[in-house]
Amino acid sequence: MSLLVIASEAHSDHETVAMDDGALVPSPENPQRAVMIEAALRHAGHHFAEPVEVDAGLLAAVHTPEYLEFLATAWGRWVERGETAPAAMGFAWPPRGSPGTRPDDLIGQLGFHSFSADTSIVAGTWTAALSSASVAVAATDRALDNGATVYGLCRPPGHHASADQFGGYCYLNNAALSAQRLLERGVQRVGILDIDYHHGNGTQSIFYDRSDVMVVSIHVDPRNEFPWFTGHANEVGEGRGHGWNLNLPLSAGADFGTWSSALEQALGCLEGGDIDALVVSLGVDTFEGDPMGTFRLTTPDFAAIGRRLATIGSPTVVLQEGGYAIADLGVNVAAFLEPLGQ
Ligand code: OKP
Ligand code: ZN
Repeated sequence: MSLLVIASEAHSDHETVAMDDGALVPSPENPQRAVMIEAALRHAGHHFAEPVEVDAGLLAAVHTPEYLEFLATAWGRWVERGETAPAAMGFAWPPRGSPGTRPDDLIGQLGFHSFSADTSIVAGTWTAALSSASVAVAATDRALDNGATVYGLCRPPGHHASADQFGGYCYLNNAALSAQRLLERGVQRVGILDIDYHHGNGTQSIFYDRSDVMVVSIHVDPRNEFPWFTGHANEVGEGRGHGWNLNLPLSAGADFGTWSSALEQALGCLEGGDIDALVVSLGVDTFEGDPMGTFRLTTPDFAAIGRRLATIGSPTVVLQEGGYAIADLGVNVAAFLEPLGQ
């Protein structure tokens, strides 16, 4: 069965370097990922549309004005100050308990506005981040308009980006923008189901004190994996958001039996939250062959997850997050989406 895919070519100049175990390497979050996903989805017969540019007011409802300005201008400032390294990165981050004053200098701001050295900024980064956000919001609009599941082929991913920090290959939080757009269009309560291998720390932080968006995440236990500092089961939200954040960390090496029990728990929680629309942060780095993950999901398992989600019935937006097993990436996304078409 076929569904609508929103995609854009505007990500293609976003090719960065990543710090990995002490070495600067080409980032595994590369343009080829989107190429592979698009090829598999075209082969599966899904139809494609391009996004319109995301509204600035929506961006400002999720991210701080300083951060948006920083992202839009960082590369130009890097070149202007005579830097010659191929990617802009910070090297110092705010010490614990620091007062939180933003530095004026670009290098200081690169540290202030990031939380991990796996993520850098190149000439094509802002265009790509903006197009990825535009893909997410266009997918959201079409899902609402059509009352159908729509897939946003987002690249770069978004779930690690907070209101004012990039990291984990993410710059703008596509899932948060999608949820915010749903609210803006009159949806009462939104659920975000994050099934990437890694905890979506950015999404969690954006909605942590809110009860209009319930965030539920299944991921590897952060005691032994990025993003290291969030994703524990005792992070349940605060203030009005208390009880509206659920983390289901699993031990490394989890198989589909373990994973699908967590999915049932996640869906039970979302059902209890009485949500009117669902945003899925789809990472397929839970795949058995993923170089970054240890979970043991297979391609048929992704189809089974898609079938399960197809039974939910609320308007659903599926947004691409991680997945790094290049050869299997498209096939896994296609397997997941197939049952969600109509
Ligand atoms: C982004 B997403 C591997 C280093 C990995 C960062 C992982 C970012 C994951 N040696 N560092 O959630 O798929
Ligand atoms: Zn991931």
